[in-house]
Parts: sequence; C-alpha cells; structure tokens
Amino acid sequence: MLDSLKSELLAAVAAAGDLSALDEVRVTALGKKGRVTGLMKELGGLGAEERRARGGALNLLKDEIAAAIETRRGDLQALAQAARLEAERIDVSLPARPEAPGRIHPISQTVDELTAIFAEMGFTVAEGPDIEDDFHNFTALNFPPEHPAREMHDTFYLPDAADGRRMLLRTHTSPVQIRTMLTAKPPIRVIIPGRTYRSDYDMTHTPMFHQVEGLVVDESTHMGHLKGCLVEFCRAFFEIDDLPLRFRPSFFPFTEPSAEVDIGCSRKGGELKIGAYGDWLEILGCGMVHPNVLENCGIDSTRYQGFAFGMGIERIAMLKYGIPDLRTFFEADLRWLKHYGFVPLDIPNRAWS
Ligand code: 2U9
Repeated sequence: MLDSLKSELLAAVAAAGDLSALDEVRVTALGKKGRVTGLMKELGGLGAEERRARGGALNLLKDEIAAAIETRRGDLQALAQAARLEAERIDVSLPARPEAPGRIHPISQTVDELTAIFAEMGFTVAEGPDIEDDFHNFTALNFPPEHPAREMHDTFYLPDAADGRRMLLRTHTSPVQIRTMLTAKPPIRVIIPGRTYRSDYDMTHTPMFHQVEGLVVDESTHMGHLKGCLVEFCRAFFEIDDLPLRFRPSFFPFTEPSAEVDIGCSRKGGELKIGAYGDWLEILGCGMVHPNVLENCGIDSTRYQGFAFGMGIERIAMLKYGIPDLRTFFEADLRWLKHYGFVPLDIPNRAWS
C-alpha cells in the first residue's frame, strides 16, 4: 500500500510543471493535512511492534518524497532561469542604428585613431589619476622649484593631502610616464592619452583639454627612433604619405635635447591645408628624456635612454577634421556633435597598409 502511494506521489512530483504546482504536491503529501502526515497520525492506534515497523517505513517514505520535491524544485528553478534568460536575451553584437542621434565625440574618435596607429608600432596605453601631487607633476620631471608652470595662476591647486603633499589637477599627462617608469622595467613603450588642466581660457585655450604623450625607454634608444616614430605617426594620422616634418631645437625641463615638430602645410587664400606645400605648422613637442628624469624614477641613465613626445588632441582633431573653434568641443551642443561627431562603431581609420 505504501509502495503504490510512493509511486503516486513521486509521479505527482515529476508531473509538477512549475514551482506553485510543486508546492501543491508538497502540501498534499507532507503538509499538516497531507496524506503521509495522515498515515503518521494513525500510528498511535497500532501495537508497539507494528508501530515501529510502519513508523520507520513512513519516515523513509516522507524523506524520499521530500528529497524528490527538493530535486524537482532545483530543476524547475533552473528551467525558469533558462526561460527568463532566453526571454530577456539581447544581442550585444547588433550594430548600432546609424539613424540614432548619438555620435562619437571627435576627441574620442581621435584618441581611437591615434591609439590604433601607436598600437601597431608596439605601444600600449597607460592611464593615471587626474588629481596628482607636486612630485609626479613637476619635481620628478626636472622642473626647478621656481619654474613658472608651478605658479598659482597656471595650475589648479587643491587642498594639501593629509600627509602634507601639495595636490593639483595634472597640467600634462607626463606624471603617468613617471608612474610607469617607477613601476615598470625597461623596455618601456607607452602612450598616455588623457585629460589635462591649466588655468587658461581664451580663443585657443580651455581650462580642461586633452593630450597624448608617448614614452620609449630602452638601452639603445636614440633620436633617430624618435624621428622615425613621429614621421610614421603624423603621416598615418593625417593620411598623407609624403607629409614633410621639420624638427626645430626647443627647450623643455624634462627632455634634452628637445625639439618642436612642424608639419607641411599651405595657407594660400587664408585656407589651411596639411601637406607638402612649402609652409610649416607646429604640431608637437618631443625630445630625449632628461637623465635627471630617468634617475628620479630609479632608472640607470648610464645604461638606458628614452625619447618622449607630447601633443594636444584637440589641436590635431581640429586640423584633421576642419573644426575651427576649440571652445565648441566642450559646449555639449548637439547640433555641433551631429555635424562633427562620428557614427558609433565606425572603424577608426587605419591609415597603415
Ligand atoms: C617624461 C619625460 C618626458 C613629454 C613631452 C612635449 C615635449 C610637449 C606639449 C605639446 C602641446 C604639451 O599638449 S601640449 O600643450 N608637449 O611639447 N611633451 S616632450 O615629455 C616627457 C614626458 C614624461 C617622464
């Protein structure tokens, strides 16, 4: 009799199609007024011997049914989860709809493009904090204590850190190279695109702007590598194979020797055009990393040499995409973004072949 009850209840458990049906089976079998519970209540009317035998069998039955219910509950939960996942499935690989109003900001597009070019040359991308201390932003970079760039009216200073460090918004991405050199061992090949801050606002300056800087450190790195790297980059970025470059001597505290780089252009008819037209346009700064800077980062300057470069991202974006006014980059004007922005998932140009 118990055997047929057991098969009946196990069949009901197996037939329960969802969690509430399963709970009904549980109540019918094991609830206060359930069938197994009912049989247990009848035990009191039996003799001692019979009660022990039947009680044991009923306990066994109860445990088996309870276990079957738990197993079925697990199965039903897994099925419900799978059904929900299937119902809520989204295909994240679907292409964005080009008719949608969202656009990639020219700064993001330009960062994607230049990253792709430097990545092909073996550079990786490094990042660091916007809030820096005086050591990483100035001292380690060989800025003398009284250098004008440290002045209150050029740099956004923040309250001192608890340990007394002078805090500021980084004025260039160079502190990230310092952090890289302090932690990584040469050979080093990184670019650092990122936000930078200077207290300046006019036609050609905004208090927040973007830079990309690069750093290469190895045992035999020399100025020829610097030149080759920047020539390749500029030609790939502007997509002009014969773009001329001119290196003019300059000065930065963190590089020696230092140079500013001009690219060929034309200003005929008041219109600026990039290319081999005989005129020159300044585009970036560069140099061999100053031995003091290497030593400040624990790198033996008698064994290692490095080159570094830096350029303004807004500036190269304006030149490449003919954007006339720097300040419009940060006005969040949707009509401007629709005009100068890029459609999502457009492949960043890859001018290398
Ligand atoms: C370390 C060592 C050397 C980065 C360099 C320049 C020259 C440069 C300007 C271009 C326009 C800044 O965006 S801008 O205003 N940058 O001319 N930057 S060399 O040199 C470094 C950096 C880090 C450790």
